[in-house]
Amino acid sequence: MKLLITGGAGFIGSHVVRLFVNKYPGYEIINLDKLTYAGNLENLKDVEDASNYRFVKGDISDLDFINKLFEKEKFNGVIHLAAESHVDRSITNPLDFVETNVIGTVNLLNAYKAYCDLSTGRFYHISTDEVYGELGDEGKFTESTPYHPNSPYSASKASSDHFVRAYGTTYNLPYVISNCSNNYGSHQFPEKLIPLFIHNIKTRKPLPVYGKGENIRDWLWVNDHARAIDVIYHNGRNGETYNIGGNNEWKNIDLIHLLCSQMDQKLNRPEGTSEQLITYVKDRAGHDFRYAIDSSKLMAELGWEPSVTFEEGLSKTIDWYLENKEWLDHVTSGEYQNYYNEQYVLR
Ligand code: NAD
Ligand code: TDX
Repeated sequence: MKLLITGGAGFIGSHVVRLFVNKYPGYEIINLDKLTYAGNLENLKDVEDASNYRFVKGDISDLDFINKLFEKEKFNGVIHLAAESHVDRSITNPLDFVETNVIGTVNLLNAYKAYCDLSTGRFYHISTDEVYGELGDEGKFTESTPYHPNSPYSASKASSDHFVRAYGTTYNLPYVISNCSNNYGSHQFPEKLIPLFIHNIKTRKPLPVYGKGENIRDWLWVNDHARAIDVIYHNGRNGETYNIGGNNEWKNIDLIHLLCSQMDQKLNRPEGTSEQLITYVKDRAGHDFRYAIDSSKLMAELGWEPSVTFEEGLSKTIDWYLENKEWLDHVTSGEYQNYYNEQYVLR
């Protein structure tokens, strides 16, 4: 099995690459990544010398490059994670999201159709629950919830999901799609809520809570998402969508209180120290109120379930950031400071 994983130097992608490289020594695994601000080869230090693994630097929106790569490599399958992934950045730069998430995905589909042996693998598109829009107080997203994306990010992911499904129907491509809730864990770029707040608490900076902190997200430990991707790639049914969630809804402000309390303990600061950093700031434009995922299809069909409680997962996550000071220092230097200032200083 010659398997292309795109976006393997990012947060979720690096966990998927690590799992596949360690679990499938007989596979040839190629990680294609542009190494944007979010891509980081330090995420893959422990597998970079493995004999079944190779890294290729490249941009999925570069048609010529993608065609040449696919023609040369003749992959059996693709697990496609490369994307612009941060909602706030999509509000300031929507076109970057069209280029990578929409055009990049269509380039991969065309190359897959033209150069791959469709009988040996499949095109697996990794997507998000945000394509379904927002929920009120009740109910959960199922695989048949109509799409209603509200941010430029989720609109670009919804579009790419539609292209994958349309290529399946029109050209008979074997594909599978999964839509997952908010991930947290090690190696996540500190622009997303949990690693941003861990970093700010550590350095005693304000914790910028959007709006009233009442928005609700369903959180899943990234290693559990990677395990789901493994079972869906190998055992999911072609042409199907699988929702993946943690059955773990948290109101932002409640999650932040838990994070503050765990951080106080781990940093040996008096209880209540980190909470003093909480600062309510201007809300995100178009901020979806609530996401909740029904993953019963995946659980019943493929026997997957989350492996840790949120308290355990969060504790392991904090420990990782505190133990990997160099990683955090590297990713929060340079360009990160400009992003941070633009996003938060005058907010
Ligand atoms: P990330 O931003 O951490 O990583 C994205 C990776 O894609 C980076 O390594 C980046 O260098 C690479 N990339 C970006 N543009 C590229 C391009 N044009 N060509 C090649 N590589 C490019 O993102 P993530 O959080 O790991 O998300 C991975 C995937 O999972 C995305 O498709 C995202 O939409 C989806 N997803 C994320 C979450 C979440 O909570 N983070 C939840 C559900 C689904
Ligand atoms: O500084 C902040 N303050 C704040 O209150 C940030 C960065 C976020 N928030 C809020 C906004 C959301 O309600 O926290 C919640 C989580 O925000 P993010 O970490 O930015 O995630 P979200 O917007 O929910 O999207 C994530 O989950 C689905 C990922 O970024 C997407 O890639 C994924 O598809």
